Amino acid sequence: MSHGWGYGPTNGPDTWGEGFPIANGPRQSPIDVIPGQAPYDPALKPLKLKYDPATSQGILNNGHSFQVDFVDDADKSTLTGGPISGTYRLRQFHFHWGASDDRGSEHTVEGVKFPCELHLVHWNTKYPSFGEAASQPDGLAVVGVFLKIGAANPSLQKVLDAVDSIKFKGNQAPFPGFDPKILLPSSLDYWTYDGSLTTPPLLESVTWIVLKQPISVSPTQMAKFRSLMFSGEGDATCCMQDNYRPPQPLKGRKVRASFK
Ligand code: SG4
Ligand code: ZN
Repeated sequence: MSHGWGYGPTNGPDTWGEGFPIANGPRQSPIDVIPGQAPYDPALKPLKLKYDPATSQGILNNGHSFQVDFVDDADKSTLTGGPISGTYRLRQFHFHWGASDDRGSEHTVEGVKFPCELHLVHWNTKYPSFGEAASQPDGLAVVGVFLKIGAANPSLQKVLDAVDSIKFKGNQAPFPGFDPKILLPSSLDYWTYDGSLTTPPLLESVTWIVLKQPISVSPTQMAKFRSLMFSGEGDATCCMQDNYRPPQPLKGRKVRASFK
C-alpha cells in the first residue's frame, strides 16, 4: 500500500491487511449471506428507525464513497430494537457500487451480487461519541440495503440530484431536510451478524443488519453514481466505481434471520 488505501490494483482490498492486520480478524465484513444457513430467530425484535429530517446536514465526497451526514448530538434520528440493545444514533449514510450492473454490493446473497448497497451507519449512545463507539464490539450498527435494477427510484433521485455538486474528493454541499426513511423498502425483514467496518480501519465493532428486500435503481441512476470521482479537482481523473470490499470468511459466525 503506497499512497493510502483505496480500491485500485495497488491499494485495494487485497492489500489492506498490510497496514490493517485486523483485515484477517475473526469478524470481518462483508459476508456472503446464505439464507439456508441463517435460521429464523424468534427472539429478534422488529427494527425501529426514527429519523428526523431536521438532522440531515450535508453531503460529502470523501474520496472513497459519498455520504450524507447527520447532526448526532441528541437522540433525534435513532435505531432501536432489532438485534441491538439500547439506542443508536444515525451518523451518516453512504453507498458502494460497481463499474457495471453485475457487481457493486458488499454483501452478497448466495453468491449473488447487486449493483449497489446503501449503508446507514449508527453508533451506540452508551459511548460518548461516534469515534469512541467505533472501537467497541457493540459500538456501531449498520443497516445495509441492496439496490436492484428496475424502475427509477424517486427517493434516491433526491440524493443523486446533489451528486453533481460533489463530483470530486473533498467537495461538500449542504443537504438539509432529507428523511432517510424514504430510502427503505416496505419490509424491514433482515439478516444480522457480528462484523466490522468494510473499509480501513476495518474495526470489529459493527452489528450488521442486512435487509432482505432490495430497493430499486434505474440504469440512468446507476450512471449518476459512476459520474463521481475518487480524485480531487485538478488531479488525474479517476471514476468512483467498484468501491466495494468482497465477502470475507465467516469463521464460525452465526447469521440469524428476523423472518421465517
Ligand atoms: C464509507 O467509505 C464511508 O463513507 C465511511 O464514512 C465509512 O467509515 C466506511 O464506508 C465504512 O463504513 O458501513 N461500509 S461501512 O463499514 O463510517 C465509517 C466515513 O469515512 C467509519 C465517515
Ligand atoms: Zn459502507
